Amino acid sequence: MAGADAPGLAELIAHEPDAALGNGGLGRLAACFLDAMATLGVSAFGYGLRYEHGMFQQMIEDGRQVERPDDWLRHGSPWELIRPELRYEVGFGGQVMEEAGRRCWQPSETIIAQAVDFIVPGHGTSHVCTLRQWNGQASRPIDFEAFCRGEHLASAQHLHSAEAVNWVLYPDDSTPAGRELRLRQEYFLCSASVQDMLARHVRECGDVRSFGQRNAVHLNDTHPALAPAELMRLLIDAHGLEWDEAWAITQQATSYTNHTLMPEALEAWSLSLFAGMLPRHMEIVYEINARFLAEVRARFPNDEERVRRLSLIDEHGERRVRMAALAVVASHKVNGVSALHSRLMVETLFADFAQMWPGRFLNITNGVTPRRWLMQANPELSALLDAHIGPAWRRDLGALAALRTPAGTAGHPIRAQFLAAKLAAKTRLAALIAREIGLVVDPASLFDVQIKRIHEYKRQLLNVLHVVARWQAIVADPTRDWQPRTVVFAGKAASAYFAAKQVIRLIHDVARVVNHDPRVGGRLKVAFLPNYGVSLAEVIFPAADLSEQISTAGTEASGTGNMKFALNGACTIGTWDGANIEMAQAIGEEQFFVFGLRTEQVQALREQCYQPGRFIDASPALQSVLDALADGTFSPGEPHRYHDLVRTLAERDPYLLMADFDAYVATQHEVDRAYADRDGWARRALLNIAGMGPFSVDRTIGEYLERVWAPPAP
Ligand code: 8GP
Repeated sequence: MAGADAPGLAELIAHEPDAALGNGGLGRLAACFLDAMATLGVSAFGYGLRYEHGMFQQMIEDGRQVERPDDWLRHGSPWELIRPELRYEVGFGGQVMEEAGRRCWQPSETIIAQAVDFIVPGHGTSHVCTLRQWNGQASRPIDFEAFCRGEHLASAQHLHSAEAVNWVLYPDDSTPAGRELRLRQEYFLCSASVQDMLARHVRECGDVRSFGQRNAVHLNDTHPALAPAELMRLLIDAHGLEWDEAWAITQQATSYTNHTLMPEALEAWSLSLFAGMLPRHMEIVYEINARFLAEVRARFPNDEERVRRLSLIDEHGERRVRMAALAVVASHKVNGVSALHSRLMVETLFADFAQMWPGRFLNITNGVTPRRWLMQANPELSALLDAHIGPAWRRDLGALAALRTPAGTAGHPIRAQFLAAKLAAKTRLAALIAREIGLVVDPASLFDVQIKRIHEYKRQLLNVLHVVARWQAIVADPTRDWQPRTVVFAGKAASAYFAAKQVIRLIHDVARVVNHDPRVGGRLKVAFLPNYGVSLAEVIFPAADLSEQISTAGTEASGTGNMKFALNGACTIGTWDGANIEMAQAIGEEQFFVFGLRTEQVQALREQCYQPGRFIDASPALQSVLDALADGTFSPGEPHRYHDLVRTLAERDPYLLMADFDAYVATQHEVDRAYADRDGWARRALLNIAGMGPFSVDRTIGEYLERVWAPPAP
């Protein structure tokens, strides 16, 4: 990385687009996994699709999100390695015949999966991991018969159909869209990857029967949940195994991580689509289901309601295959990504499955890589850590605990040095804000940051409501000693997610008013940085003073941005949700700014028919914020713009912003007071860093190795 300082190279790096091959936290976690597996010397491949267009490019026009295609491969990619020898056929459609007593699938269409490798180097080792991405190619270059008939367009039709499979990453984080193409993508990924794993195994070990002992097929959420069905098909149809043996191998190999409890994110494919595209897999899923339900009936006789709840086929309305159920049934281990999430997973989403197989479920809390998110992103802080505790933290994040003593020692120079390192990072971010959106912000102000996908449950709106309340309070009492703040937002909204896009618009409308109000006198600034991605994140995380982790308790599975912030010495204002809880426990709750209802209180309030109006009536500050939104203060040209938003908050408020508002604002005041004591703040921030040892992705991968991927004892 030292070479990055050379002017030519730094400029080149700045021009390189992010490989935006995922949507949000799930993909970024996978990137951390590859880094850790390379560093720890685990032999592993990450499989994915080589999307021509990644996550869309977010532009802001007149305060609104506009999506443009992310043409990241426009100038080619110097890092990818085409592997001409690694090509597999993937079939779609057609029918299943009986041949010599065996089922034989004859697809109506076949495309080629071409492997394109991206090498991920480990830290301080010659070991690497491979991200293998599949590119769809037509199995024949031209439909020559159609061409000879003069039907030139038709002669190339199949090319389009083959390439469409890795054309665009679905920009939707929560709802399956473009159903048919999405299912095609998922099967294409699974088939190519499982064929590749089997081929490698047979090459190295000679016999498919030992596949489960030597390989782990880990499902990163349900998008690859067809993998066990594909493995069954290959073991039975191509390798001639009997069902029971194939199933034992499949279960031994397969494991699954659930990354969200949001019901709208649960994938289910209609039977007609599934059976039409994957007729042999339909048979296999039916057979898995029949055997599984027989087991359920044997365990729980005369309980057909339970059978209906557990079935891989959802019979409510149009019949659909439940991919999460398939993933659970086919796996020997299923994990959630934080202690709270894993508990809620077995109490709610998978309660019936957990009753069947309690030992199958476990928690493995997420982690992040200190190599990228501290060493690479924050050179000033890294140098400070090296000077005080040595360089070992890069591979052993627990070494950060040694910061506790100097951080806790009054007068120790590390506190002032930390503030200087933070100021350098804030100055860098301030320059970026000026360059990108033309807003001048003061690096000495408190940088209050929320960066993540825009989603109602993550409650960026609660943050905006606080900004409005603060603006009103400053205007009402301008002579008070207000702690200057810069509130920074970044994040993409799914293109079809109206409520999330309204929040982006509101942030811009509020920013326009607040940033130009002379009465505020620069004590409050709001910045929305467009096109959030890894490159932007690398500048923002080191510069944050305050990390906003304010999801409704029980909704954020884990969060990983929360960890990247704390690792860079930001203090967290957060709800008792996801991995915030474990972070607060590891760091010390008194170093955290915790507020709001806890999961059980959220559940209780919902059960008692939550009435947001009661909270509004009880809070004059909240009432006045909502009035300002509703009366067009921030949208004078269109006073009704936020009427529906305010009505939703007053009538339904599904994520309980109204119930948490007062506590949130009070806690923000506490933050102001704490920040004003600069030495005390430095101590607090350093203690946050010191407690981050358990949130290294190396610990996470270690747990997967031991508890999920380890071969069973012979
Ligand atoms: C995310 C969770 O929302 C986040 O809390 C967690 O840190 C991250 O996964 C890594 O575990 N979940 C998703 O991105 C997700 O579930 N996406 C699929 C539903 C589309």
